[in-house]
Amino acid sequence: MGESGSALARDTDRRTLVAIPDRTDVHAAWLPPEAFRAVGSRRVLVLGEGLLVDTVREEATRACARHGGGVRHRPPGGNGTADEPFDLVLALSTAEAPAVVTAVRDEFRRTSGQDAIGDEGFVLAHRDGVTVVLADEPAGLLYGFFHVVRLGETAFDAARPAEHHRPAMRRRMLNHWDNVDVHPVMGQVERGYAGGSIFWKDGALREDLTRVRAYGRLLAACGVNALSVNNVNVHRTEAHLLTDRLGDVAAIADELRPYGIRVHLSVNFASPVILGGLPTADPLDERVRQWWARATERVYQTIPDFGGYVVKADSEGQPGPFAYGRDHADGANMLADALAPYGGVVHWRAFVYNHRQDWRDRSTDRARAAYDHFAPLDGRFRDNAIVQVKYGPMDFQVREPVSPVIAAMPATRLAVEFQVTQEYTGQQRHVCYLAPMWSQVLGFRPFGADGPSVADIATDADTGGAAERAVRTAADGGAHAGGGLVAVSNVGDDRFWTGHPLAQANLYAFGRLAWDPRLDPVAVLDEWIDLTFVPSATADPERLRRTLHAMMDESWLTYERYTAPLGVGFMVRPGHHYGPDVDGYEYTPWGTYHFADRDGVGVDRTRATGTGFTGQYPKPWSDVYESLAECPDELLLFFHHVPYGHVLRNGSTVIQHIYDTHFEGVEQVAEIRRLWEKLDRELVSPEVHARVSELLDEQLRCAEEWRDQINTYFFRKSGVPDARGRRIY
Ligand code: GCV
Repeated sequence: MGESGSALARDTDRRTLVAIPDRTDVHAAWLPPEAFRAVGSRRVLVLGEGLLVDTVREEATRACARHGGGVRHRPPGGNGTADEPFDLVLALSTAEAPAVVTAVRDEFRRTSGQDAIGDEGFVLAHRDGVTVVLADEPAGLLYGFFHVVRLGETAFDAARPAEHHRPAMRRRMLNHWDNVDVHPVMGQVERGYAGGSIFWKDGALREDLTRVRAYGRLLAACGVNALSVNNVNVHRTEAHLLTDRLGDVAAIADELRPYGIRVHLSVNFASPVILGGLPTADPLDERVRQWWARATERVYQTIPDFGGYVVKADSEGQPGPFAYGRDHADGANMLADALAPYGGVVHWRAFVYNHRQDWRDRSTDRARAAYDHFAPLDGRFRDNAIVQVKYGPMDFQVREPVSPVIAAMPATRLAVEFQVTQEYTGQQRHVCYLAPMWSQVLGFRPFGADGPSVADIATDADTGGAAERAVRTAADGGAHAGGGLVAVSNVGDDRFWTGHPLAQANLYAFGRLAWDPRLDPVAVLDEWIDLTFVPSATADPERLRRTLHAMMDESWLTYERYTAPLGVGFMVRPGHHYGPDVDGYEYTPWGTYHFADRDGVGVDRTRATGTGFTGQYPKPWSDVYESLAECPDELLLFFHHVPYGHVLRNGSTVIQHIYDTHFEGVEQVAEIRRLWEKLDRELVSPEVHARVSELLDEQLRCAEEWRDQINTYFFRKSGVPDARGRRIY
């Protein structure tokens, strides 16, 4: 391969459309040069044309320049490759292709009975010594390319029948909570734990956006294809991104476009007043509707592939339709109508609740709020209005039941929202791999074993598999399209992107699960480890893999063990939400209570004696959660107020479970810290080793603080000693 490879490299077209300078000040995350060795040492042919095909060609060229392979590119109609040998052919269906590609296409048609590969899909095969990626559209070629990178040598080492890959979710989106101006309380990035924004600094768009391009590349490599650029709390300066500062958004879109990522914008519902000088933002007022139509027209003139708007309305102080006696469907539909001529969508968030409640009032239950507001509106939202629902009824806690809204709006396009940024899960100072939790949520079946899963509900009817479509049709009486998956990004201008180097895995896993929600989170972690750390290039691959798995596989459960117990949630320091403060929110207006007293703890959300929240679920869950005997242990205190002596399904009492899990959680953190310390220094870079070590010290300190405050609090409340006599203060 060597010699002809370098001849090919010389032949390569060197146009640099998407070139990203190699920056030594930024960690390569899951795309280090070494991860491209298998592709980069091959003879590669790229067939087709289009912006994203150029990206594939550039990526292959870059890899081959480093690893000794070579690239040929032929647009349609180009010739001169018929007799040359190649190891990897990436071809658009429209291109004239070598015989092996035609054979793969025929095999795909024959075995699948289909003709179309789909907008973002690709077919992968290895036959006659050639690896073939075939796609109908350039985006498919890009995803196929990164899939081959992920497979490494295994993409080349054995015959592989034609496999069809396509994303389950049409939109796989990240929300940035980045502010343009540094907010006096929330800073440059709200709930950001990785430094400043990669887009803005101190009120201005960054001059150097190469990092945004590099970000797009990382996102494309894990499957993300949409991104909103600014905080859902849209303050005054940020409101102007819609009008006179639209150029900022266009510049970001230019950087991300070569990687197939469409840009969306969070808008302020009161924009017609704030920006347009109108006396009202009433969604049914004709002047308001026209204002939005004109503003949206200008957006599309500037950014033709603009994705749409994201809106947080009537929530935590943001303006919304309630001020005009209108509801959320009125508000969302107005924006949907403005976006419809251009194919845009509005993501309208369902995170709506009363954050000024009286803690004395036991009848108001924050968990009920989203359902109470939105379920009655089912069927009223336009097709291009997507209701974006947080996975749980509260707020991204380490453990919550799945939001009942997800099962309550069969005639509405729903997107499920996760939080990759670790607001409540250790703020990227703690190791907490969240994919197992997301995977559980995505696999949850709100209507019972025979009904659709959460992933099915969020899946586009026209992209999901036939079996999923059948289930959806049966369950909801119609095959409406799902709204996809959304997550709040954890990225900032930190050298490692995410503060904690191991928090990169959460971002990677989100993209992969949005592409295929059925993936095993541990297998996804494997992929991430192989790409990021390239163990095969180290002296002891197995040890490196083993250590990282031991640290991360169950880190979500470890975090749960030393924080708020049995689904009760919160108990964090108010405001910044880091570290323990058991009663921090107990007498506040935020609606996040645990009701611990000398006899017991937990929130009675039953129909029989509590807030009635269990009634928002369909059967079987409405009955399972209602029943003290059947309610899963891990959610017990979310649904029930019980005495400390209540015996869990696992045989332990509530109070003893609290003590045991808190001691155990801290021991587990100490153990992962020991494992990391023992890891041979040459297996990971010194910078990564040092950063992770430093953060593990903090994680252990904080976990001990959680353990001691929680255990002491409940010991003092209950007077029940630890059966094993361990130290409680
Ligand atoms: C962007 C939580 C966070 C807020 C966030 C809000 C939301 O309440 O603490 O910072 O605001 O969720 O999702 O809108």
